[in-house]
Amino acid sequence: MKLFVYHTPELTPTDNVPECAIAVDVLRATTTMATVLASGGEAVQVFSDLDQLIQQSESWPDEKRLRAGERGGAKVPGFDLGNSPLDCTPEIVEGRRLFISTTNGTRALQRVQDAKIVLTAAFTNRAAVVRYLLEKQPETVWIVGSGWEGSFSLEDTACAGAIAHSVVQQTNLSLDELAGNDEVISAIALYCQWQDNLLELFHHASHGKRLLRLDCLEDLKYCSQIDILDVLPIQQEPGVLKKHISS
Ligand code: 3SL
Repeated sequence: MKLFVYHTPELTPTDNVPECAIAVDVLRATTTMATVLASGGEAVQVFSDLDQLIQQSESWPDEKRLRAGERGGAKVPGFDLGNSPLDCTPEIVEGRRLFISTTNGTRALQRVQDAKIVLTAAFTNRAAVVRYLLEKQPETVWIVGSGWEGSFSLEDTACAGAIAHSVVQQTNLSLDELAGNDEVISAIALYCQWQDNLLELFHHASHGKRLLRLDCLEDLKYCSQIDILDVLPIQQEPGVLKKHISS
């Protein structure tokens, strides 16, 4: 297995796709997606365009769908939900499909949606992602951070490092055997420095600060928990993620 980390969708190569791509948006899209599926949501369907989301979700029965929209961290007016994972309780999401559009996370997913295997990761479901990688041993893996409008995000790269670190620990691969680019080494170093203080790291992160200004401290606390959800979102068709059932 060769692992590559890309800090943002814009930094991913455009001339090829890996066997397995993992989209990461710790604050908060991929944390929300893991939470929805862990809470019994039927699927998560992602859109970059809000009008397209509304149009496609029209064909879904009212009681079986939820529309979630976020722009600039805030809920889109008229939508059922914003992008807070704390809203995604079983009472609200069970049996429903979440039609979601967010500023950056959904873009990262769309950027890698042609890979053979597409997963989403956050700190909350890191262990489930690593277990899948160790079981399936894909030849090439890209971990793609969502960043913020094209810029690097501390929390996404730290999460990429958490995944890479755990793969190194659980295999006898050396760092040089595993790492496909320098970003893997720097992501692991970032994670190792902050692994016991992820919430503090989020307080230093520009998007963490943006969410704090929007009164989202509880979301930051939730997103900073590691390995609390045993769920793996996996793409079933372009843009549609369901819970992976291991065979
Ligand atoms: O950019 C995104 O995709 C979102 O996750 C941003 S927010 O955390 O909902 O503000």
